[in-house]
Parts: sequence; structure tokens; C-alpha cells
Amino acid sequence: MSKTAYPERVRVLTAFLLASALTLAQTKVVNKSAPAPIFKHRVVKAYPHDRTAFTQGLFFMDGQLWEGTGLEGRSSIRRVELVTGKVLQNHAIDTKYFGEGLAPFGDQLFELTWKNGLMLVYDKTTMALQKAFRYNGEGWGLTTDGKQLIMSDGTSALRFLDPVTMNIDHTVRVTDGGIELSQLNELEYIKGEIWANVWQTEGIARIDPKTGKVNSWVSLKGLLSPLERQGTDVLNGIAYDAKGDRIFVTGKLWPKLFEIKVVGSK
Ligand SMILES: [Ca+2]
Repeated sequence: MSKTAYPERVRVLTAFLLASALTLAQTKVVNKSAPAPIFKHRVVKAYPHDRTAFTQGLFFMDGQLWEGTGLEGRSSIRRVELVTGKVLQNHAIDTKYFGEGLAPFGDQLFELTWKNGLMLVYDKTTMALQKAFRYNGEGWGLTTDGKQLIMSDGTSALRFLDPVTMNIDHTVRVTDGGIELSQLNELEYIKGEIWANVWQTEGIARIDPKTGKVNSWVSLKGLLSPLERQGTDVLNGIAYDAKGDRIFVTGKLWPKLFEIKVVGSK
């Protein structure tokens, strides 16, 4: 499964690697266009994750994980027990849709579809489909700051949507070192920042929602062992437990989900 053309991927990976190299060579000279610093992570705990779940959306609510999975014919939304990884509730999505980002708002769940141009809206409790909204372009990641839904679409844009009308309130362009950063995938709003998996990298960008500027990166290299990595797809999925101040990450078809802490962060 590929989302965009190869040259675009190379550009993004190059940007991330370049940012890594520049950080290593960081000098004391203050440069307004310097790329954001990259911090490492520490694993607090590892939990089981459904090896067949092509994770596209992830968040933590009511003491549980909520996950949206993708692929045509295999897309679902599910409520998952953190400790065991057991699926407690599952709703299969119409096979013509490719599920993407998933976020809660009020008593509803909102889900993007990759190229179907539809935002699907479900009842949170029953997971019954209630309605759908149309949007332009592709649907990738989705989160909320508690006031609006925030959506990525594969470009450097983050759209801020009214959760009632689904109208675009405004759009922010994400940049690192003054260069636009595209391929923003799964999202999570964490303590005033938007965290974004950058597709096909092992980096999470921490973005200022107002300016779109990347404040810092979190490198998640080495989460899976080479053996665990076999048959998996990319890192994707960030969830935040606000009460417990816990951050969870996983990936598409990954056997594990991790609670992580950022090391060396401000
Ligand atoms: Ca998320």
C-alpha cells in the first residue's frame, strides 16, 4: 500500500535525516531557520497490540484505547483494553471505505477515510454510523484540541474543522526550519501541541498549533526488535492519557504498543 509517489517519500525522509544530522552538528549560533531539535525516547512499558490491526487512528479515553484501522475490506473502529490488547468492541466499516484518522468529540466518534472524501460520524457508545460529511482531498490523521477537530491530509496542511458543521475554520502550514513538512499522518493533541507521525519515518513532530512550526522531534527508532519488525508496516498511532499523563505509540500491524517518555525534552 502506497500513499504517494516515491520522490515525495524520499524528500521527506531526506528532510528527517538532514534534520538529524544538523542536530548532531548543532552549534550555539541562534538561527531562526534551524531545524527543530530531535529528542530520544524511553520505553516505560510495552503492551500487546493486535498484529492484524493496520492502525490509522488511536486515542485514549475512559481508561481505554480507541483505534481505527485501515485497508479496504479490513477497516474497523474498535475499543481496546490497554493491558491485554483485547478488542472489547468492534465495528466493521463498509468494505468500500479505507479507514483513516479517528478522534472523539462529545458523544461521537469522527473518522476520516483515505480517498473516499467522507468523514464518518458514529455514536460513541454503540459505534453505529450516524452521518457523513464530505471533504476535499485525502484524509490521513485526526485529533481534537477540545474545541475543533484537527485533520491532516498528506500535505503540510493541518485543517481545523468545526465539529458540528465540518466547515474549515482555518488551515495551518507545518514547517520545520522554514521548510514545509508534508506526510503528516496520525495526530494527537498533547498539552498544547499537536504531535504528528510523519509517514514512513520513525519521527514524531511536535507542532505549535498556532504557527505550524515544529518545536521538536521525538525519535522512536528501535522500538521493535528486528524479529518483531518482520511483517509490520510503519510507525503510526499516538494516544494520550491526560489523567495519567501517559503517551502511547504503536504502528500498523505492530505486535506491541508502547508507553513512552521523551528523554531530554524541555
Ligand atoms: Ca491519535
